Amino acid sequence: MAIIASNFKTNHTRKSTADFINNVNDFLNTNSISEDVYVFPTATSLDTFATVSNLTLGAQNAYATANGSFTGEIGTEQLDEFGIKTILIGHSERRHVLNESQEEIAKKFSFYSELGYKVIYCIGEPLEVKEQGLEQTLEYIYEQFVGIDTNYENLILAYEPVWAIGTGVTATNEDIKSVHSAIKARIAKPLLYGGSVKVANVREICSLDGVDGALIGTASWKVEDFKQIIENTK
Ligand code: G2H
Repeated sequence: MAIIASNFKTNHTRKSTADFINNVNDFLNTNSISEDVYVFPTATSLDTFATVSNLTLGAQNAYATANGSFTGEIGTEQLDEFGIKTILIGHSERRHVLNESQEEIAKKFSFYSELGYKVIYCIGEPLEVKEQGLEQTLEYIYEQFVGIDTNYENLILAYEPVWAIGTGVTATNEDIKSVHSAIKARIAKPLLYGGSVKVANVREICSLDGVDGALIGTASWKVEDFKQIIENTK
């Protein structure tokens, strides 16, 4: 059974999120699909439905706090209100665009794992590291586990090479297999692949050894495509 997650990033309104969730939920129910499906909408749409049958909503980000003076952030007091118990941590856009340090990421991880949240934890190397070879790539990725309890029971990992994110360039099967098998040898957790996953390639990617599902951005934002992606991983 694959794990399929849609990351909306900064897309969709409350109305279009609700329509999307309803549509996908009907699809899962009528087709008796048992894939583990997650949607990470914007924070403003987190109240859409926290859990609808086997579709779960998660937060793309939140601060390591219940509440307090952290302008622009949300904490568990707000997440609890909507029954959100799943969070994405370490996404490359948080690391590289929003400049979150490994220390901040690890603090967030500790906070949310202590509360029992399901964490989808993202790792991945930029192009200049990939070009140095597999050994350097793995070294870079392992640095992204500093301060992270990889034995945490509610942990799902997502390997997302930075150079493949939102670029339309998907990693080759060989790239994916070599990184996934190395990570899997060290950490016995479900491991998703992310980075330009699409309707056309999701089946093949999810069938590779060491790939337990996919974290999808761009190709998941149209509901018909997302349903097709789920269908293709059955
Ligand atoms: C990677 C991925 C979703 P995309 O960020 O997390 O996005 O599928 O657009 O490459």
